[in-house]
Amino acid sequence: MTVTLAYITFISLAHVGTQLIDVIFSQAVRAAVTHWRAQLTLEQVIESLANPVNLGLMLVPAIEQELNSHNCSCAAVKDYAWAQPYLRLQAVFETGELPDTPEDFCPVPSAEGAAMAMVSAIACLAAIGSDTVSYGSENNGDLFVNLVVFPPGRGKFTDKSADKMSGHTDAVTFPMRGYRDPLNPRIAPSPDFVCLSSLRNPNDVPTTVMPLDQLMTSLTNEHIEDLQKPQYLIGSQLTFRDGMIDILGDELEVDYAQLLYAIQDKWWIRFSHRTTQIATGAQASAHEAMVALKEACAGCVIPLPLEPGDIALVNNRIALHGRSEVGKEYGGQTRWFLRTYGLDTSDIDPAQRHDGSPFMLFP
Ligand SMILES: O=C(O)CCC(=O)C(=O)O
Ligand SMILES: [Fe+2]
Repeated sequence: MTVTLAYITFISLAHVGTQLIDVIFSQAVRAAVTHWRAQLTLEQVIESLANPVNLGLMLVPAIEQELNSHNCSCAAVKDYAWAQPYLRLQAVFETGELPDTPEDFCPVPSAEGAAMAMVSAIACLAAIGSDTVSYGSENNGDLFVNLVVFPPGRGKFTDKSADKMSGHTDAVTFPMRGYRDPLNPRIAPSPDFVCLSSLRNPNDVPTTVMPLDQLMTSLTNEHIEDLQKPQYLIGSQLTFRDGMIDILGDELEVDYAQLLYAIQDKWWIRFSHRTTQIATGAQASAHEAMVALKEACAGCVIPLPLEPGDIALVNNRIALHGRSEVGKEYGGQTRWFLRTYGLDTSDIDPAQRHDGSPFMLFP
């Protein structure tokens, strides 16, 4: 009896503890950004987005101070963010004034609510030691893009914008941080974090997260061995294809790629249900391991219906993510998220950046 009670107490305390850090972090970012914003015009706020590095440096001390007043710190939140598949930060910003939902990735309209969503996203990422980055090959390198449903007539883009997304990591053909593409060392690493700011989500369509530690419990040692072997073919995500052809001359595919990495006692993953296949000549066990991985995904989906004003930081190393079907309705008051990426760029080579941009990575 005593043992059981002790166990329950431990579990519930741990739960409250982790929820609390989300709440404290969210409030700290909100307070710091609100205070900073009150001294500026909307035009000045929008201008500050041109250099997210400087903006982050400006906001982090105030966030640190807010966290300190709750016996917390940016370092503690960073450790926490690296141990969690995602952080769901509720009511980080006010959605303020917003126009109708846009009908394309770019541009993000110059409205108060959208500007606050972007500044808050940069603030969250900077506080956990991540730079806010884009890739020149995706949506012209815009730092923030609208995730919205497209009107009919845009082919695959229209279909995908309304559809569900199965589990994937973003920028899946780019190397893991700490690794180089085998054929082109200029290719920058994929992001550490996918950052989603919710502006509208009238039907509570959830983003979904599949934590890697849960996936691992469904895999056998043989599967785990196979997923670490360079025997998979990874194709690019649709949003990168045109840009890659412009910049690299061709779509980037990674042949003989491994999907699972053991990095300093931790597992990292890169995978996309849609774009990963078995490489030529791979053994049947490679296929079986991938099937097992997909089955494991189906068994551990966490739905995350982001409300307007929420920001999710999805860890792109230790989780897969996707979303439920959105539906075909577009424009008006339909679902509208902004997306950007976070990456620890301390080891990035200057050649892995686009010249003259403080945030745009190659390709
Ligand atoms: O719409 C969402 O909730 C997630 C979208 C996503 O994962 C993506 O666009 O890569
Ligand atoms: Fe994604």
